Amino acid sequence: MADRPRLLLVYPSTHGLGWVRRFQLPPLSLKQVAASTPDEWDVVLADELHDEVPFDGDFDVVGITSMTHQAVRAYEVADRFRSRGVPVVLGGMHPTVLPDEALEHADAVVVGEAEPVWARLLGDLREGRLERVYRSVPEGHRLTIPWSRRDFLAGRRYLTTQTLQVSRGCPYDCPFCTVTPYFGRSFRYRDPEDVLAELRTFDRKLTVILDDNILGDPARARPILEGMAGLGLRWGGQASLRFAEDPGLVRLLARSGCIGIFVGLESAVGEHAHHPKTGSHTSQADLIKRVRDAGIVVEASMIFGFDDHDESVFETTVRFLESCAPSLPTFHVLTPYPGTALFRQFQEEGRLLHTDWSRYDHGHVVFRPRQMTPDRLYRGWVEARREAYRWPSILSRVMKGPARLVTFAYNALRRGGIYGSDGHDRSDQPVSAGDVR
Ligand code: B12
Ligand code: SF4
Repeated sequence: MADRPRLLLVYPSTHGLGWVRRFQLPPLSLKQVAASTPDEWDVVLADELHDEVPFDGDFDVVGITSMTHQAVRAYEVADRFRSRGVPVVLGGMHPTVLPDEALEHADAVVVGEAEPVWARLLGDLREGRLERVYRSVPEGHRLTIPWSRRDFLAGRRYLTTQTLQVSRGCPYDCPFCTVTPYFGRSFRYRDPEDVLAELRTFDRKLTVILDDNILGDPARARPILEGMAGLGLRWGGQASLRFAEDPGLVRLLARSGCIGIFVGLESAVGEHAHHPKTGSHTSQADLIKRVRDAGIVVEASMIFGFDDHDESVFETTVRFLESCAPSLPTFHVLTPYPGTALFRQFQEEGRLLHTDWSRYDHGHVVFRPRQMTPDRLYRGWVEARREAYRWPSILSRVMKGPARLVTFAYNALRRGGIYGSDGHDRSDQPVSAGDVR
């Protein structure tokens, strides 16, 4: 190895995004891996949404992140480097839940969070005793991580590079979600002083907090929000809508500089419409109105395809969203990610259509729904998105919400993606049982 060893970090993607890439966020996973890398290493990023992967470059090790839908491309990239003898380490959601599969394409796999094990792995690599699996297990109620690195993102244009996490973990354990099995069953928060010190280094206003639920434990979130109130930041994040049961918390959120919040409403009908995370005392429409009235844009996400969804769910959902009027609705096809209870259920029931991971992305139907055909689910998803992004629907919700110009622009951008897509049938037809793991 050279005096200064070189690490390449890859964010895999099979398609470029054109100019829309300027509205993307940099991968926080790799910002954290870079931050956990000892100083003697040079770190180079290849974010395939922006860059070509430097396959002929001179690197001592290549680290590749992978969500499930990225796994096929991650393995292609890994195989190419390994064919030249460059060691590859895979990490992230997918290699964590399927480490044996990932090890077919990697010299080592990090199972779980990088921070506790990454420096040791690199040390082992330099000393020629790399192990196959490095495992970190989430523990306790405190999160201690280094400030994510931004310097190695230079030269690319993102919406903002000011992204961070304040907490990890989630106790709700929704059957379709990877977060609880991955990050643990409790909210682990960083020390408020550490978060505020990191935020004070930001020289621009726009900041995105990538927690799954920054308000999951309000008592621990409050001191952070109080401190943010004096920093003049404008930030967006994600939370469970139930926080709006507490009007004081909504006011504090607005005072802290929050301009937009993403909430998972999941379903307008049935079992998943009444999840404790979305609130219990007040209607969802009233909770959303409360947040809107505080000047915060609400993006609400819905899922189609639960077992208690029949063909009427599409129409019902569109009408439900008209009454709640979140500024930006998003729609997902239910996707059984490996590692979740849903995946195990569908596997046991023989309902997975295949395991082509590149289509596990919320935009394909990869399982047999209980009350409709895969094709009907796919068509319903396409129609609901189109219906919700007709100009009259956009204008109606934009007029009810705050930040009208910006939300109009985001709605128009989203509409472009929806109406610009081909609308071809991407429901996956049943394949032979042998193809289903
Ligand atoms: C923010 C976010 C987004 C953002 C930003 C993405 C970005 N550019 O970073 C946006 C909105 C764009 C997004 C989009 C999508 N997302 Co998203 N997203 C998240 C969220 C909430 C946080 C991600 C994050 O930054 N985490 C913080 C980092 C630090 O954690 P991490 O990525 O796990 O990385 C750590 C470890 O995994 C490990 N690690 C990761 N990579 C590597 C690599 C190496 C070499 C090593 C050693 C270690 C390592 O170390 C890291 C530090 O501890 C997660 C949920 C979650 N809690 O992670 C969902 C999540 C990752 N998203 C998910 C999905 C499905 C999607 C979409 C496909 C949804 C869709 N159809 O639109 C798209 C795909 C976008 C794409 N580019 O391809 C799923 C993934 C499920 C799965 N099993 O694959 C998650 C888990 C949500 C969920 N509840 O199920 N997402
Ligand atoms: S509340 Fe959100 S992050 Fe938590 S398990 Fe459910 S979907 Fe996942």
